[in-house]
Amino acid sequence: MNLEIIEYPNKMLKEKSEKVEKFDARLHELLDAMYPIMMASNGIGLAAIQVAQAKQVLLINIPDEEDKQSHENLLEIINPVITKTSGQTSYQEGCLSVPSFYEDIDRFEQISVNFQDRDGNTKSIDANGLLAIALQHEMDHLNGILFIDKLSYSRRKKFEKEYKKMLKEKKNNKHIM
Ligand code: Y12
Ligand code: CO
Repeated sequence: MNLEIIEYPNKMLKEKSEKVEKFDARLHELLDAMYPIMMASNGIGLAAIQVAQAKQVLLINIPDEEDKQSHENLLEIINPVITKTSGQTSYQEGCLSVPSFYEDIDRFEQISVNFQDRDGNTKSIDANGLLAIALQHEMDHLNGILFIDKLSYSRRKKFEKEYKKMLKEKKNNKHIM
């Protein structure tokens, strides 16, 4: 499966993802193809819509105490639903589809999530810390929401200006090389 990360302002990132009904080889192929893309890009979370697949599928791989990511800790989350939230926290988030930008975003501190694994088994997870933030960030992608959509009007305006400048510079650099 040949997948590439799509970047803002690609309109597909605004799409709502479809619930997964078939837990078949095609789904496994998608999950297996997303993992190396996330790792190669230094990501800790990736939603299927970021590789142009509008399915309720996401990966999360939180680094351990030594700041290393291992396949053992990979979470494959399908059709997630938040069942409980508490507290409030803020974290400087980044997104593989919005390269080079990091902003403080308010999130719930703890969440509980029901989901399915790659074989369709129902699971649940109680999360706090970085995992809770990553889950909320990735689940927003399933509803077509990016972390930049949560910025205040003035922060968003500043972001749009800087991002446009960055895209222009990228285009010019490509032209030179
Ligand atoms: C906390 C906050 C946000 C999330 C969502 C998942 N986000 C990521 O995995 C973001 C990864 C990322 C990686 C980048 O690449 C490098 O650092 C080499 C990056 O840098 C550039 O685009 C230049 C930006 C974001 C989970 C938990
Ligand atoms: Co993201």
